[in-house]
Amino acid sequence: MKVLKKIVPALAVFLTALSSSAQIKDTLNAPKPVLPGVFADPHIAAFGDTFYLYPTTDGTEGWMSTYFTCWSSKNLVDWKNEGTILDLPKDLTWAKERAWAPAIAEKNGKYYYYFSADVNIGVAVADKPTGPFKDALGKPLVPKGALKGQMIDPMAFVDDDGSAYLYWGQGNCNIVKLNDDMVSYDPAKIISIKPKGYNEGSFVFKRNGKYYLMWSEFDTRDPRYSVAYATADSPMGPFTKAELNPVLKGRGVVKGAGHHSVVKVPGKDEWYIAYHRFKIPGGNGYNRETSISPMRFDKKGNILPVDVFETPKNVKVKIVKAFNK
Ligand code: FUB
Repeated sequence: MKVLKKIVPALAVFLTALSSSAQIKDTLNAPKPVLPGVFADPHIAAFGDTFYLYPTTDGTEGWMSTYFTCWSSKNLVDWKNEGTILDLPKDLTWAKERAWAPAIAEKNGKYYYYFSADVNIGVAVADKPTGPFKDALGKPLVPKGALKGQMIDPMAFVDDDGSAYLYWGQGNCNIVKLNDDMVSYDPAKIISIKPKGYNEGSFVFKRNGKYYLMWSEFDTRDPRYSVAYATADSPMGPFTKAELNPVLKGRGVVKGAGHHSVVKVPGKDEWYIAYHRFKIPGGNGYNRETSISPMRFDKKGNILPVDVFETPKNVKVKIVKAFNK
């Protein structure tokens, strides 16, 4: 009898564990990527009732791509190729290849496109999210070697009061307030931080008055590539790394999930994360594809772990007066 008393609860625990493990989703069949072919470092944004993706063109060893494309969608599922929006050899005088990791920001009806080119950061401007974009400066906004680490992976965040901030860098996360023109800044005001685990791909957004700085950890060729975050009360920090990290990482056949961006569905508190993963099957750090999954928060505003097997469903934009609100 004594033995039975011990065995029955243990058996109950075992059976519960067995039944919940049976509920674990199939991690061998990943959802299809959202863009056809190999595209990495997706920067997602919403302008008006339309979502846009600005990725790196992937598929060459050493990431030697020379041009950037833009994609648009009304529902985050069906994406239209808007074509090449910046062709380095044609549109720049100062860099020809390594077209990496772009970011878009809108201010006063103009669209500013920040991008890495030959390990410098450039900025181009257009009247529409789909371009045509024109090199704004005729030289890099942040030249190669300006600071420690690589001058890549820009991100521009425009705060509610119209102040804009540029974040960038591999090795360190550099931050500076942009001038009103969005294409200049005071170099003496740059700060460089390195949250624990930071490697590259910073992304910033604001929710309920809190600033979220997210980034990628490990190397993009490493299957452990993943995304972590920290929060602050101001866009320049100080940032405190969250306890529950990483919030995005591969599982099952999904490997190397990282270099992400985040979008809020206009008019709703509904959020999605765009990221790349090794192409399935047969991908690696030079052959990556773009995915999108829902991103949720708990009541305290902590980001909950993302399910890389979950995809957007029935996304509908609620039209609001001001963009992105
Ligand atoms: O796509 C080229 C480089 O790989 C990016 O700049 C990094 O963030 C990494 O994803």
